[in-house]
Amino acid sequence: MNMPLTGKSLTGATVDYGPEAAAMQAYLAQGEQRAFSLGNRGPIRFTADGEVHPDILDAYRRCGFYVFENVLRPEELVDIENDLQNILARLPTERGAELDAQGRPALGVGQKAPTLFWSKPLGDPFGGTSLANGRHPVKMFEPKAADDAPKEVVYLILGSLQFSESALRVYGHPQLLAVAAAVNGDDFVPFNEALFIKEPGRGASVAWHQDGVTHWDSPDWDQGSHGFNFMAQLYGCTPANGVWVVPGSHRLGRADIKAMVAAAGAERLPDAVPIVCKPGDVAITNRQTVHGSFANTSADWRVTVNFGFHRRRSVLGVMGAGVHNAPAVYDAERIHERAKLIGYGINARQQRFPDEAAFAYAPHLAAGETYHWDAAAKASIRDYNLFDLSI
Ligand SMILES: O=C(O)CCC(=O)C(=O)O
Repeated sequence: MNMPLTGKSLTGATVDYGPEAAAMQAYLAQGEQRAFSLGNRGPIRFTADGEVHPDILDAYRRCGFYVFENVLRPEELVDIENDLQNILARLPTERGAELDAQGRPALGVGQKAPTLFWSKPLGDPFGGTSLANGRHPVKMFEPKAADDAPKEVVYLILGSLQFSESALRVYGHPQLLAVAAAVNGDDFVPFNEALFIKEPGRGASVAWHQDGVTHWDSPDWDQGSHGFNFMAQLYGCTPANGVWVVPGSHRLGRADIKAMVAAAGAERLPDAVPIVCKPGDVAITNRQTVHGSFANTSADWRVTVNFGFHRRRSVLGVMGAGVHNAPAVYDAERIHERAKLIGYGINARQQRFPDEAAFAYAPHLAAGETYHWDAAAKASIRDYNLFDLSI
């Protein structure tokens, strides 16, 4: 891969949206204007009592997403980029290959849990299929990639904390975990973690969808039932390569995405807005929003360190959705096992950034549990995403 240090393609090579190019350019520009008029961005702010500022929570609840500006430290971005370079270098040379380009055993080979997701360049592997419970009902337009593009690219890596200590340290970020507690309660629990890689001129679409599966028809369903994802940006994200969200759609129940696209006459949903970030910004996105991303025909890389959290009561005793791993009823033991990653993340961060006040995760505090990130802990989290809490 053609990996720069800036998030820009080294060759400057881009492709365009073919017959859709002009309409797409206008849509990107208009969407960006709408995004900046929403009033849902700024640094993470706290009240004098140390609570996440209620204005932030109000705006998040109104829009379904919020952009926290300037969250990650510059040295943290360098760490993430170094991990990313290592991960990209260690990918199999093609789907099914056992070795990377240097002849080493490749990343993902032999994992029991789902790990690498491949797509043809600029493709939409999920849209219009029955994959993931059929939650991506409409296929996105697939622009034509350059003739020299590889047959397939990896655009998504699950269980990403086992491959990147810098991502694990982002997972333990005290201010982000404070937001998780403010939104989902002090006893919040993990969902899953991923790395989304949208390479310039190659990165795949993620077709419009809502993430939740299990709770839509629950009598106590509300806007928080299916949790949220943090989306931390290494290089920032633009209307062309970022995730788009239909603001407020997380409050309206299950959306008829097919009908929305049919009414729009194209995949360019008229009310959607892009999440626009600078490097080090972190978005929070309600999983119930209608959201998706377009094929990345731009010159810019987008790399998202993605990690989600749920309310404990949304997960405990619930039959999982089977989207990210085998379906199972999530009991307290499984939640406890999966939440070890929070303990490791907090400790790994504390070791790297001892000047920060570490987050105290209430369930670990209550149980008197402490976690230490070391070589044994690292070995123990292989395939940890078999225990993802997928609802
Ligand atoms: O990053 C993307 O392009 C898609 C992210 C997404 O759909 C998700 O996290 O649910």
